[in-house]
Amino acid sequence: MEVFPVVQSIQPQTTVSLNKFEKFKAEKDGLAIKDELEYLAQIGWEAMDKTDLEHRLKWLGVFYRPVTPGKFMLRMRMPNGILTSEQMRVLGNIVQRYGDDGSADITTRQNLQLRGIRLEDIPDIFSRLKAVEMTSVQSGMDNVRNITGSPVAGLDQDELIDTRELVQKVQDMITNNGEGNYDFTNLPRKFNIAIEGGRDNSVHAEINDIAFVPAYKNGELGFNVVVGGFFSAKRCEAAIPLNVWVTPTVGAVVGLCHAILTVYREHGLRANRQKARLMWLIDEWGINKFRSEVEAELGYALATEAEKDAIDWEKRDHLGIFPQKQTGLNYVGLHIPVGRFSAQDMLDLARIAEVYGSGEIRLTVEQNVIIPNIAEDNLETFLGEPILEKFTINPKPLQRALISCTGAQFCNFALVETKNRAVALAKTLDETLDIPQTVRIHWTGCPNSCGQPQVADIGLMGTKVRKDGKTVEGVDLYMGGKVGKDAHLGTCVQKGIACDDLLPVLSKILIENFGAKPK
Ligand code: SRM
Ligand code: SF4
Repeated sequence: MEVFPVVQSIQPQTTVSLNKFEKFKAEKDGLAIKDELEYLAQIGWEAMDKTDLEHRLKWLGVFYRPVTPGKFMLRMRMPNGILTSEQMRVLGNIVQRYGDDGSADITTRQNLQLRGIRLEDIPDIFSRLKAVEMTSVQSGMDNVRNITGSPVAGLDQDELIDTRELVQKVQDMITNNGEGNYDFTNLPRKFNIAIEGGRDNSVHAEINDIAFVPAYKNGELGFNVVVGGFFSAKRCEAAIPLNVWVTPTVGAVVGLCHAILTVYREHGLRANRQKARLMWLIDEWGINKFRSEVEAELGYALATEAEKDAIDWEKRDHLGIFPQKQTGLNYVGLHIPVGRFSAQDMLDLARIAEVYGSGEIRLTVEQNVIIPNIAEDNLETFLGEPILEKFTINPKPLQRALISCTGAQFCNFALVETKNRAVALAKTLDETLDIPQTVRIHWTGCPNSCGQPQVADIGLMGTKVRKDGKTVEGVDLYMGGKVGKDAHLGTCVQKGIACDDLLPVLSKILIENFGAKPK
């Protein structure tokens, strides 16, 4: 595999006027805060420079939360959504010491975010993470986010490509094996990469800046590549074909990611932050010029894409018990309501993964957990574990497919409270309606769309509405998102519904569009 040299702080070649984010990045790279951490932990967050506190710490995955000052969020990296029980125990112990403030969330990128973290503890926390080969580096701001892959990679009987090594190697390249890599810490904006290996598009390929999608070419299995997918408050676009096909090898996949990121770093638009995601550059250049620049960076021509990709299944949610490709072993998908864990939940999951499985734990983009490698004979006792009452394998149809972003409890962008409201509403609807199918409801607290309402059957995006002369929490309603094969984005069908009026509105939609019947 090619070795990419690591350099100190890359500054973009640009003559355009810089927005305030570009200015502070040019003054000091976000990653430089790593070397100041011990000192910052000593002086405390109140004494910190405002830009370091609110922005640069995010280069290390440390997020100042204006909603809960002094209690930070730590966003991990979780390549392919896989962790060991030992790693989960370390994370559980980290949040446990914060009592009621300590919790964690599974994210829509198959990742974990820890809550309640104190800045003074960060140096110690980082040493503990390093001891179990985990990192949170470059997980926020103008960096590449957690790289997603099929949550059943290496387990799935019908898998096409096992993505685990590919995802890990792409992360290692981008982060310099978790130590931080100045090559890619000053991108024009955030960047998402996904590598699908199954037949059901488990990663939402269409909403990533780069996605690798399994495809046969002349009988050989490799990847078609799509680029430019993204959501933002200003614009949402599905990814478009780069018209290239690559072999499923570390060299080809890591090399292409490196080349695309380099082209984006050098040429991505930096004047207006609302127009800085990769798709805006592709718009400006056209896909052919973009591909030529990537090939020039690579130093060789890429093969043209296979005619059709191999995504021919509807998306699976993996909840329940499934035989693995390894004879006699099963993976079990547990439902974690809107992805929220207490410290004790994390420790309990680590224990059951060890006792009944191989210690491995997987996370899904649906904010759920999979415990793999459970032998047939152990299934019954596993299912009798008390934690499976809370994290069931067979939730009701609406709770089953419920997804929610962080919302007002911790996020200062939020226009509404999301997670608690999402759970309460789904429970009430599950109790009052017989619903013959799973209906995927996604909540997102503001137009940034972290909760991906555009991929949902029913998407709810937080907004403010006027009701009875008062401003109250409300949502814009999205419908028509299709996932899995032939995925496409849903659109806004109704604006400004007050949250207090949502129950009858959703009941009606479920009855008219999804075959629900009042109980
Ligand atoms: Fe997001 C910003 C949470 C997935 C689009 N997102 C934020 C911040 C960091 C804002 C902030 O500083 O408070 C939120 C942190 C709140 C908190 O305390 O948790 C936040 N985003 C999340 C998570 C945790 C939602 C969740 O509950 O799962 C997800 C973390 C993923 C991860 O592990 O890294 C998360 N965010 C997404 C996704 C979905 C995806 O990747 O599939 C999107 C849309 C896809 C995309 O990016 O193209 C998304 N987040 C945004 C945006 C809009 C980006 C843009 O180009 O404008 C912002 C705002 C920004 O970057 O300026 C944002
Ligand atoms: Fe925060 Fe908005 Fe993202 Fe929800 S969608 S986590 S409210 S930025």
